[in-house]
This record gives sequence, C-alpha cells and structure tokens, in this order.
Amino acid sequence: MKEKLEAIKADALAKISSAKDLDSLNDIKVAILGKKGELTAVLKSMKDVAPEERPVVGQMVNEARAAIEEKLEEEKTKITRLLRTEKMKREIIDVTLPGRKNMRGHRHPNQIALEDLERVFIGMGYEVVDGPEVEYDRYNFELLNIPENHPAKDEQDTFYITKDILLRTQTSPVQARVMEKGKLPIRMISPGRVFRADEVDATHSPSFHQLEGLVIDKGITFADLKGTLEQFAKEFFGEKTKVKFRPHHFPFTEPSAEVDITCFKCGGKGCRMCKGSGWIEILGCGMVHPNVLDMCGIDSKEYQGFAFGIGLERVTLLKYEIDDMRLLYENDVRFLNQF
Ligand code: 2NM
Repeated sequence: MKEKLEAIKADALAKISSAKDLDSLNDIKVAILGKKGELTAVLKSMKDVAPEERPVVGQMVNEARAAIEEKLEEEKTKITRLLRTEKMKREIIDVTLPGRKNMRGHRHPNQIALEDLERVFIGMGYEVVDGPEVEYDRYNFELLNIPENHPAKDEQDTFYITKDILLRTQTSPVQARVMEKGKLPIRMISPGRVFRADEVDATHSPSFHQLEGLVIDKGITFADLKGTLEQFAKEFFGEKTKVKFRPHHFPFTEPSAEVDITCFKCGGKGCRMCKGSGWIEILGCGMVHPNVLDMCGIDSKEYQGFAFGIGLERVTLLKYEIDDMRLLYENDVRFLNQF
C-alpha cells in the first residue's frame, strides 16, 4: 500500500511538471484527485486495510494529496505567468514610433483667391449676390443685349438644356435679375461658376468661375469705373500697381475696355510672368449699355452704371504662378497643400 501510494505520488508530480497548459493540468488533477481518480481509489480501498493500520495509511494518503495539490497550484501559477508574458510580448506597442499623419481639409487656391477678391470689394461697400447656375436665355443673353444671332449663343459655345434653358455662360444674369427687381442704387458682385463648351487645355475648362461687378446710380461715369478698378488693382496686387484701359467690345457695355495691370512680378520691366511685355491682362469692363438698363426696367436717362468681369481661375493662376489650370480641378492633395 505504501509503495503504491509513493508510486502514485511520484507519477503525479512528474506529470504535473511536464504539463504545458492549464487544460492538461486540470486533466491530471481529475485523473488523480477526482471522484474516479487514482488516489480516491486508494482511499476507497481503506476498508481492506487492517483497522490498526488505517490511521497510518490515512495520514499517508493525506500527505500525498497535499503534496500533489501544492504541486498543482505551483505549476498553475507558473503556466499562468508564462502565458501572460507571451501575450504581452505579442501585443508589444512601440510607443516611440512616429504617429500616423491625418490629412486635414484645406481651402482650395481658387477659394482663397475668391475670398481675397471679395474682401476688397466688400471693403468698398459691395454686396455679394448669388444666382442660379441653370438660367433662362432671357437672363443670360436677351436682357444683356446679346442678340439672337450672336456667336456666343451658338451651341458650340453654350450648353443648352432646352431651347430657352441653359447653363449660364457668365454671372451677369444674376445682375440682370437684381436690376429687374428695381431696388436702386446697386453696388454688387456676383461670384460663381459658369459654363462654356470649351475644350480642356492649360487655360480653358468647360466650367470655371467669374466674379462680376455692377454699380448703378445717378451720375455714374467712366471716371468712377476707372477709379474703382485702379483702387482694386492696388489693393489686390500691391500699392505700386498701375492700370491701363484698352478699348474693347462687349455687347452689354458701351464703351467697353480691357484692363491690364503692370506685372506684379517684375514691376513692368518684362519677365516670364508677363511674357516680356510688363503688362498682364486682368479683366473686362465698361459702362452698362443703355439697352441693358432699359430692358431691365431702369430708366437709362436717369441712371448710369458700370460693370466688370474677372476670371477667377485666371487670378488664381497668376497669384500662385500656376502654369496649368487643370491642376486646379484634379484635387491632388500634394498640389493643394502648397497654398
Ligand atoms: C465683363 C465685361 C464687361 C458685365 C456687364 C454686366 C451687366 F449685367 F451689367 F450687364 N455684368 N457684367 C461685364 C461687362 C462683364 O466680363 C468680362
């Protein structure tokens, strides 16, 4: 009996020592100490032991049990610790690694230029007015003195939706709508998207943006136009900027002019920016044609006005010295982040 007990104990301790995980440890515990376990079986066979030997054998069984339980507990702690160390090694975080950079939203260069332009005109007391991008022929052409046979009305230049409805080719229809409402005087700018059936290249796109201005009051003259645009040029391009008015033609203004400014890069000496001429064309303008005023319900004998139109993309490309308009529409963050 004594030898059997010693054998069970030795066998149990050896098995426990070589257990690899908690499950096999538990299996060993059940196989030895469980209801049908080896040691329990010995305890059950006590009835076959002579009564005077029972206390001795009983004590031996208890000792074996205590030793095995102790060993089990010890091994359990060891395995648990080992598993935890391995888990921590697997989940190790290198807190010295550089963080992942988040791309942040950024104002588009066109938007920056637009806000700069708006700031100058708002400073002069102009109101910013919005209007529809889908327009009636009446507002986009008819009220602006653009006749039925004008080349701009050709389907090659204008996106028509129906015979009378189109994508606006300029933002002046917004101004025609304001004039038609009849509240005078008017001092407004209408920035926005316009559409023309152009092929894409470095300076053309079927959709671009304009900022047009309109002032109407009693006694407005070409001198007001000149003074306003000269002041705008100085505020926007720098105090030293000079302006030059060249005669031009637009159906909606008479007289009309194109405005050049002295090159803000070379100051007028001539450089790559101004293609050697010292001057840069920046906008079109003129005195609002009496036909436009009258058609919009404003008495041209009593009221006069001037108007101008600036191409937003053109200003953006000049301001940031970008040589291809297509870059503005690709939305490549590597490009956009530079502004
Ligand atoms: C330009 C050039 C000249 C213009 C005219 C008008 C309106 F509505 F008053 F008739 N708005 N904008 C105008 C005049 C636009 O863009 C180059």
